[in-house]
Amino acid sequence: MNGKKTNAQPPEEFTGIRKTKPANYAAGGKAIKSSIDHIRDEMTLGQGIGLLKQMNQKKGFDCPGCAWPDPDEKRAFLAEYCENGVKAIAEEATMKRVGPEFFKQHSVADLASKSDYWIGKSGRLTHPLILREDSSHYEEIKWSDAFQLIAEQLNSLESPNEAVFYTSGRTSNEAAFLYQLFVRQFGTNNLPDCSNMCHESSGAALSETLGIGKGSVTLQDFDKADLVIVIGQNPGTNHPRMLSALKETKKNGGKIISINPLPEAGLMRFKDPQSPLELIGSGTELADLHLPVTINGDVALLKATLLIMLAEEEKNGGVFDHRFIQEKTAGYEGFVTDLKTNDFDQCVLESGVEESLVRQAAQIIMNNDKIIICWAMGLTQHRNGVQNIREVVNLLLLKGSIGKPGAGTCPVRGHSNVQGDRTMGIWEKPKESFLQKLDEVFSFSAPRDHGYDVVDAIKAMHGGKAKVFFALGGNFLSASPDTEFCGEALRNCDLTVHVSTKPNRSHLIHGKTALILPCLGRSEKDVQKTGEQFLSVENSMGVVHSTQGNLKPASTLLLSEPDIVASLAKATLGAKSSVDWDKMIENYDNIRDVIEKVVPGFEFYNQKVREPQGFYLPNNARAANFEPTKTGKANFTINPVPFHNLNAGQYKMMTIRTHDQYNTTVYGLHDRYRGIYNERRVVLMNSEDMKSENLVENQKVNLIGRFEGEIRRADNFLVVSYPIPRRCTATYFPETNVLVPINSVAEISNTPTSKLVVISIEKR
Ligand SMILES: Nc1nc2c(c(=O)[nH]1)N[C@H]1C(S)=C(S)[C@@H](COP(=O)(O)OP(=O)(O)OC[C@H]3O[C@@H](n4cnc5c(=O)[nH]c(N)nc54)[C@H](O)[C@@H]3O)O[C@H]1N2
Ligand SMILES: Nc1nc2c(c(=O)[nH]1)N[C@H]1C(S)=C(S)[C@@H](COP(=O)(O)OP(=O)(O)OC[C@H]3O[C@@H](n4cnc5c(=O)[nH]c(N)nc54)[C@H](O)[C@@H]3O)O[C@H]1N2
Ligand code: SF4
Ligand SMILES: [Mo]
Repeated sequence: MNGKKTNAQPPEEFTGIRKTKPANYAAGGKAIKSSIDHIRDEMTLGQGIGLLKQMNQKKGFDCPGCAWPDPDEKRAFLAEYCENGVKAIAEEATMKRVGPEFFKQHSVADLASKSDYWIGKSGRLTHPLILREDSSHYEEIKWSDAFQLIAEQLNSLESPNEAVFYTSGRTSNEAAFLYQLFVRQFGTNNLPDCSNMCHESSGAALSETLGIGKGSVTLQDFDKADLVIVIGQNPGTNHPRMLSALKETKKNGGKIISINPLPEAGLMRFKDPQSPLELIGSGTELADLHLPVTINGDVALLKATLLIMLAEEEKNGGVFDHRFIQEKTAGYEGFVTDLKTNDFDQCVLESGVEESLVRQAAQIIMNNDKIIICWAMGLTQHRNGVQNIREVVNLLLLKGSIGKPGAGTCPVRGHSNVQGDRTMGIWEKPKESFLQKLDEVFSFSAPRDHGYDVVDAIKAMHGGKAKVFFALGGNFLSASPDTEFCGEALRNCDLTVHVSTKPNRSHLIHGKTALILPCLGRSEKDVQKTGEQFLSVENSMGVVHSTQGNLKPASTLLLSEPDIVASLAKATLGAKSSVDWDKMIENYDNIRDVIEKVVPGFEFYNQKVREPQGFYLPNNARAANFEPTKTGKANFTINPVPFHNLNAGQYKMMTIRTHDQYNTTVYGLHDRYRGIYNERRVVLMNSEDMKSENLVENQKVNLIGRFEGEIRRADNFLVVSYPIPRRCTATYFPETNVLVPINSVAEISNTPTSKLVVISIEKR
């Protein structure tokens, strides 16, 4: 890594910045207008309305946006979606098409020189495509030839561990289950997924402390909570319908605390687009208290809060739930002993938050017993991501705020089925009990060695240890850390294959041979031998439900994801496989029948998934049962405060999402709530820091990262002054992924530290 550049990164061009003041409320009329605009860009308004009528309805398709749950009971007709759900579906159901003609016209090099926005907006893929060795253009290939080619490459590897099988979290339960079954019958656990870059830290922390890697709350708990703390999450943009749940909390007298370096509009005030009165009025105030924590100051902040609580407990009592602690937890004494070794003033200082605000937060927490804590990438994507979440759990345990109505953990998941994919066995570190079941049901011996996660897969490809890369969805190159290094890794492969709905940069930075396999999207009709099929997904709160598209597919050549996986399995494994792959695809009930035999909680799957609202999976933490942990109880943990000693001229940088993107898919160029329009190459800075660096608004700069003696650069950004704590900066993902070092990962979870990269800023 020495600042070398290739076309693995999007072009470094500016698009013409415009700015307004950041918004002080979320949603409202502008959200409705923006939704309509995005629909109009992709289809006629009539088509759009027809489409939206089915989204998130009990008999329609699940929103391909985020994993926020639908209400169990009331579902407003035509209104169970948000602005960003509309963008997600407009992006998928677009009327634009990219077929062989498009790829004849544009060489791979030509496409790589375009922006991600341009590439994504080109349209839906219609044909299977191949980029042959030494060719400059993708061209059409027959499905059967494509499967044959992949099978031959896979079967010629010296070991199955030389292949990597990535999954992005939009994949259905049915496709995911077949995929991991195929991969394990092929002989490897190399099943990295987007979760490795996302909530892996949550899974690790929650399994250790509470005995389940998922959150404990349900949507109804938001109605009952006294207090919801939203920490390291931006729901206004990334989980917009969560604002409706927060509104319910407020309506019922609950309080909200926001902990975030940025005063995100979605946490301040919400104008519910479904309530005409709110649209014209001032909406609902959300956060009662906002704590502008410094990047990665969360453990320090939580420790300072816990010290205040401990002092009050020792003085007057009544703060901690001793009965809960006694009956349900382990490690309390050790935790308190360690807590006392922390210096209060130093914790406050490290948190970056004023002491008076910390005291106010502690008071609200002490006064309330039914507490929900919600979090996302602001906690998980740090070197101490796992510890961040363990400290959140400590707070809940002290208050007995778990396993009762209105209280618990709420890791808000990202992709719409990322949680379900893990439940189906997409994991490089599968549990022995899961593998035993697979062995039993399918009469083979699944591999036991752990496989590569995302970071290890990139290193393996880079080092020549892995030679075939297969992706079921996603945009591995752009989503991964260290873009140039990851590009080199993919280029090292003999074969790269992407099952995709739309073109993206991962198709352009490829192995010797590359394939694009176009698949059906969520919204499209899936017809197999026995007729129309439906699929199922699991949302952030462990509800499994069906999803069925109804649109005419973008092309007659598209195959469903389960079909692609089964066809590949047949071609690769042939008679070696104990699975009747054709039978699985004839009727997806057959897939669900075998899932039921392997995965706990799926008894009567086919029957229960046909219930309109789906069914809840078992959740021990929700039932205040912590037996699955090592101690058989909920565990307190000891999590040191991280210290960051920045040198002069160094800044912490977090990489975040704009309001107009879905991960690497750029819907548009605006970040409306933050008041930044038509430009993604920006670096948000505190105005005092700008002064001390002699930088002015819109100044052109380069961002330089130095890590373990290596230099990484991202050139051509505009400085934007923003209410962000001193020494903190923010840029947009994926433009600055090039700065995230491949070796900078969270302890235990191995998640890239995308929310803390140390940079310096160079004037151009
Ligand atoms: N529209 C839309 N919806 C999405 C996505 C999308 O890209 N677009 N992506 C989906 C996916 S896969 C995911 S994982 C989720 C992501 O959802 P989020 O995690 O909400 O997304 P980010 O933009 O990464 O925002 C992280 C938030 O954490 C804050 N933050 C950063 N560092 C820290 C820190 O050290 N401490 C604290 N307390 N806060 C910090 C940032 O200011 C920001 O508000 O959203 C999902 N939903
Ligand atoms: N710097 C930085 N990096 C990050 C993050 C960050 O906050 N900062 N966030 C991380 C997180 S939380 C995540 S989850 C990852 C996301 O990583 P990925 O999941 O790999 O990336 P996406 O951008 O969601 O993938 C988009 C592509 O998926 C394909 N696609 C869309 N719908 C379908 C479908 O139905 N089927 C199939 N087969 N393909 C489909 C389209 O071709 C589209 O181009 O990125 C991570 N990377
Ligand atoms: S909150 Fe998430 S799942 Fe719900 S409509 Fe919006 S994007 Fe879709
Ligand atoms: Mo994610």
